[in-house]
Formats: sequence, structure tokens, C-alpha cells
Amino acid sequence: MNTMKNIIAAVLLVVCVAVPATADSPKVDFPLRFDRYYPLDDMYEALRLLAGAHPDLMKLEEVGRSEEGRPVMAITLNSPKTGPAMNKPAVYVDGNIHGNEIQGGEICLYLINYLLSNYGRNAEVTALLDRTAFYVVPVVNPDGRYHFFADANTPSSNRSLRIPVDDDRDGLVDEDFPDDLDGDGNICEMRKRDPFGAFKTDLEDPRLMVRVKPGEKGEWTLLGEEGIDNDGDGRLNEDSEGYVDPNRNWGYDWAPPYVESGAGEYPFSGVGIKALAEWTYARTNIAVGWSFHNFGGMYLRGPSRKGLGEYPPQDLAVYDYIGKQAERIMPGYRYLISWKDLYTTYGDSVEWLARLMGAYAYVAEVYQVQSETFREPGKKPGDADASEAGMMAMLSEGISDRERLKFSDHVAQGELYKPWKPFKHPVYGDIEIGGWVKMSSRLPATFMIEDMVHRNAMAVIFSAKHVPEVSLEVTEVRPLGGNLYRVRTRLANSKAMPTMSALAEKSNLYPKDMLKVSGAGARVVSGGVLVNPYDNIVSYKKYRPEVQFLVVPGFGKVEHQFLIEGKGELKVVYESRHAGRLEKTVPLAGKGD
Ligand SMILES: [Ca+2]
Ligand SMILES: [Ca+2]
Ligand SMILES: [Ca+2]
Ligand SMILES: [Ca+2]
Ligand SMILES: [Zn+2]
Repeated sequence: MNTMKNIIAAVLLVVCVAVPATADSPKVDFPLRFDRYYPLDDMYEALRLLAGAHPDLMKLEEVGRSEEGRPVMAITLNSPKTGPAMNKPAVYVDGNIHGNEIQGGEICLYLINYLLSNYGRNAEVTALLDRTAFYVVPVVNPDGRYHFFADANTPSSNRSLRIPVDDDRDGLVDEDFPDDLDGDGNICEMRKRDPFGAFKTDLEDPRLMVRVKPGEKGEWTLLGEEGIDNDGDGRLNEDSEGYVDPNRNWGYDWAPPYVESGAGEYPFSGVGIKALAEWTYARTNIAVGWSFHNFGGMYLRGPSRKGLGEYPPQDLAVYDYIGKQAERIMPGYRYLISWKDLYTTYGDSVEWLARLMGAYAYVAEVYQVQSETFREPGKKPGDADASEAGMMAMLSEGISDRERLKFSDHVAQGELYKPWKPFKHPVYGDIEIGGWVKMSSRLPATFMIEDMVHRNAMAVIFSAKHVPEVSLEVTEVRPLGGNLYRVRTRLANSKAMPTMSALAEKSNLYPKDMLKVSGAGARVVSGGVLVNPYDNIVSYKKYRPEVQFLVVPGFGKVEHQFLIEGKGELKVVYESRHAGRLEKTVPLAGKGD
């Protein structure tokens, strides 16, 4: 018995000692490099290293756990010497909600790293981080990121939450994934030589196939994604992971799966998504939000669905101001409207941010395949081609595989594409396997990562510079005779975003900003908005004039006038969810005129 115990102990000891040395343990260079994609463990290790190097500015916390028990990590960046994060306007950024859309994680990581390493070094970044808080969630779907790296995938597979769903309704759940038949870590395509097939070899590039014309002899039949019929039902790859789409599962304008596929059984059925929503919802200072996806080269604003109605014009002015600048920062990207220019979505995270948080919210569809596509010889950059015919065509179909293959051959030395290789399939017999690899198509080649992450982080930073920045001035304390004073205040906002979005104001989402006037020896007789200071036109508030409710517009001001009776000091306090808290004290004194 004792011997057995000792053997077990010895085995355990060996296992424990062996763990840090395995190939799977994170190896992250620090300072961080952006010439690679970080698997989940490396991403989290990179965040721990950053938090360790900047304990004063960065807080790393777990907001909840995914379906498979992996932590969803959130980062708060705040400079405590200028106050707590909740007293400052905040920027929310997330990435990788779809498991395969990993580069959103790298953009978030880069943004955090950039802000931290430039704080105290670059004047713009220092000023930004002194007045703004950042909440960043680099990997919204940690199970997705983990499995995208660890498992064989196509560039477009493994997007969902790990909530088992019986897609083909045969009573078995997730029973027939694609299979990596040749063991290369990718799910590629299968084809079989077939004189009756619908495709023939392309004359210019034999790796490609073209559809045969009527009357032409065929050469190939396409058999779809690599795989076998795991459950013997006669169909291949018909029920893989999920599918509950983490970006159709949010609690605003959610619709059931018969309307919106992948919606899940009910809103926030995803445990990690729900935990993140609760964490975010508590941060009422969020003024602008970004969610990074792939792909297409787009900065999208809502509405997500036409039926929700267009955003108010004051909000569109803000969206346009930032969106059009983002277009300049990331050449080739386009600023567009979700439902109109892409497609309708129900229950997505960005509409939730806009409608229930009152934030200005953008979806970035990062990476434009054109930037990895050689132009056909003789064509100039502005020339129209099939890829520019329409939005969906631009996203995938219209891009010439011929030119992309040349890019893979000559710029990535073949790393993006697997040439066709023979394989003995248990059902189809002699077939060939080949095509685009997992780390292609929706992800820029690794040497392009740094440019992508930098420019997209700069688009976020531009928006961060335009969260409201309000100043409070007491512009006048004028004695009117006796103990009566006329006091005028001015709240001015030097940035593009108002202190409350028009959408939030319209739906009474939360209390407006407050301006409170008080003094131990003073009584506020009346007060209201100073409509015209020259003609002394004031819109007086009927009840409780000592508290005024207001919104300071972007690049605008609001002035108030109060009639105060009394003496001593007068305290003026401004409080705003998105613009922090300001306070001024002035003496009730001075000569009348
Ligand atoms: Ca099934
Ligand atoms: Ca399934
Ligand atoms: Ca494979
Ligand atoms: Ca099957
Ligand atoms: Zn996505």
C-alpha cells in the first residue's frame, strides 16, 4: 500500500515538475512583439506581464467564466493620481467575440501596450490617460480563441460559444465535426477526379479550378470541407461545435433562432457573455465603445436593423465625425451602416452598447483581403474590378484567388495555401486535399499585423480624444442690491461627443447631467438656462431651481443664470455620467453697477 502511494507520489512529482517545461507553456517576449498571433494562454500571459510592469495604471480582472470554464479577462486602464476611473469618461474596447476572429485580441493588446508604454513619454497619450479611463476585453470568447489555435479549423470555423446544439436534430449533439484527415492542423477542401464533375483545372494556375461550361467535359467534383461521416448518417460535417453565436445572444432586440440563426435559447444564455454584460453595465461612464471583428475593412455604426429606426441627427454628427476620421487612419477601410451596407442583426453587442449603455458604438470589421491581393497587371489602383461590384462580393467571392495565390507564393512564401495532395478517403476513395489554411483569408499575414493593430488602435484613440471634456466657469456674480445676486455659469465641452447621446436622452436611459448650486447662507430664488446672455433671456425652471438638468452638446456650451439671496460662499457642482464631476466655489460679493 505504502509502495503504491510512493509510486503515485513519484509520478505526481514528475508530472508537476514537468509542467513548466512542456511545449504548451506560454512563451511571451517582453516587451511585447506584434509580429505574431497569440494563442489564448500567451495572450493572458502577455496581459499578466503588462499588469505586472504597470501596477499603478493597469488592473487585470476576471469578469466571469466561459462555458468551458476559461476566464473572461477585463483590463481597466486608469491613472489614479487624477481620480478613480468611474469619475472619468471611459472608452470600452473588445475583440474576438467570434472565436476565429482572433486579431481583435491583438488590437486590444496593442492598444493597452501602446497606452501604457507611452504614458509619461508621449504628451498626447499622457494627457489622454490622465482624463480618460479605458476598459478593454481582448478575448470575449476565450473558448473560441483557445479552440481556434488548438484545433484544426478553416479560417471561418469555430466562431460560436461552446453551448452544444443539435444542428441536424438527430438527437445527437455536436457529433460530426470536420476532421483533419491529413493531420496538418487545417481543415481544407476535398476534391475527387470525376469526368462528370462540374469543375476543370484552370489553365493558368493548376491549383485552381473553374466551372465547366455547358457541353464541356468536367474533371473535378468538390466534396466540401475535409472530413468523414463521424456518425454514419450519410452526411459529412453536419453538426460541429455550437452553434450559438455570441454576437446574437445579447439582451437588446434579441430574436429567437427561427428569426436570427445562432441566437441561442434566450438572451444572455452564454454565461461568459452575460458576465461581461453585467460587468460593462456597471460602468456607467462608458461614452464610446468598439468591438473588433474580421473582416472586410469596415467601420460600422448601427442601427443593426432598419426597423429600429435611424439614430437622431445629433448622434449621426458624432458617428460621422469619428467614422470619417477612422477611414483616413486606416486607408482602404470604409465607414458604413450595419443593416444597410452589411446585413441585419438581432441581439448584437454593439446595439446593446448604443441603446442600453448610451455609448457611441462601432463595429470594426478588420482586414481587407484586397491588401493581400495583387492587382491584375495593367490595372491601376483606382480601376474597378469584380471585387468592387458589391459589398458581399468585396468580402469574399469577388476577390481573385489567382491574385491571392500569387501573394501567398511571392510575399508569404506559400504559407497561406496548401497545394492539393492525394488522400485515401474511407468513403470517397482516392481524393485530394488542399486549399487555404486556417491562418489565412480573414487574418493578415503575420508581417502585416503591426500596421493593422497600430492603425486600428489609433482609430480607437481618436474616438477616446473626443469623449466629452467639460469645463465649468462662473462667469458672473453681480450684486443686484440688498442680498440679491445674479450668478451666471457656463459649461463648455471642447470635444465632439455630447455628455449624453441623443439616443440616451430620447429614451430617458439614465439621469441627465446635474448642475447644483448651494451655500450655507444662500437661497436659490430662481434659476434656469440662459438662452440669450445679451438680451438677458432666461428659461427659468419652475420647481427646485437649485438643481438644473442638462446635456452639454459636443463642441458646445450651456449657460445658466441663478438669482441668489444671501451671503457667504456659493458652491456650484456639476455631475455627469460621461463627463465626470466638477466643482467651483465663489464668494457672494462685489459691487453693483
Ligand atoms: Ca446532431
Ligand atoms: Ca452542433
Ligand atoms: Ca487538414
Ligand atoms: Ca454525419
Ligand atoms: Zn465577427
